[in-house]
Amino acid sequence: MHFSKTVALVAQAGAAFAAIKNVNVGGNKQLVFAPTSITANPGDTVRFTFLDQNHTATAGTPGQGCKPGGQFNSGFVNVAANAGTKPTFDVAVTSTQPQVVYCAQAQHCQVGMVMVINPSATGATSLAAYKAVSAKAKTNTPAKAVNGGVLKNATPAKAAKKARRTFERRPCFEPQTDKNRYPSFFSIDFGWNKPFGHTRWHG
Ligand SMILES: [Cu+2]
Repeated sequence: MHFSKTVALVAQAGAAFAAIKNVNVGGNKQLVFAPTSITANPGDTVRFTFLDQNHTATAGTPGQGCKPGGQFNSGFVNVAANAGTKPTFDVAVTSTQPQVVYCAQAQHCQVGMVMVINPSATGATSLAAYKAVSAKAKTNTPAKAVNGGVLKNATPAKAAKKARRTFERRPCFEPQTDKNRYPSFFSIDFGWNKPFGHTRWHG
């Protein structure tokens, strides 16, 4: 009897300390997470609330900007202008290890849409270092699937048109109908290809 009471009390105490740590994603059309750093303990939940536009909350890789780390990914969350209930993505915290996070939309990561859960003061998992390495990233790589958390009030969205700009060589006789991947201003034919025959850069 004594034993089971003690167990119940310990379980209650554990639950009492578990907290929801809120992180806003976007808002006022800003490309930001707010706050940009939080501390969270095992048992806590980090709740990303998507306020507007189309963003992701994606676990990153320390030392490598804008690249998925695999721990969690909300996927692209597009918030309708009149959305009453904002979409949320809940991530259960299992350790106090630093976790870098970025938005995989367009160039959001490069322009500073990054944050760190349990940041270190210095080194690759500090906010300053992750921000700096992300600013230099050549590509902003989305994670492949939604994972590692619970997404609510969201319908799956896609990357905005400019999010995944792909550069490759293609024969120039290929009709350029792929407007999503090659926006028209990147498909302007300056005639530079002519001396070289049948290949040129698209992009
Ligand atoms: Cu974003």
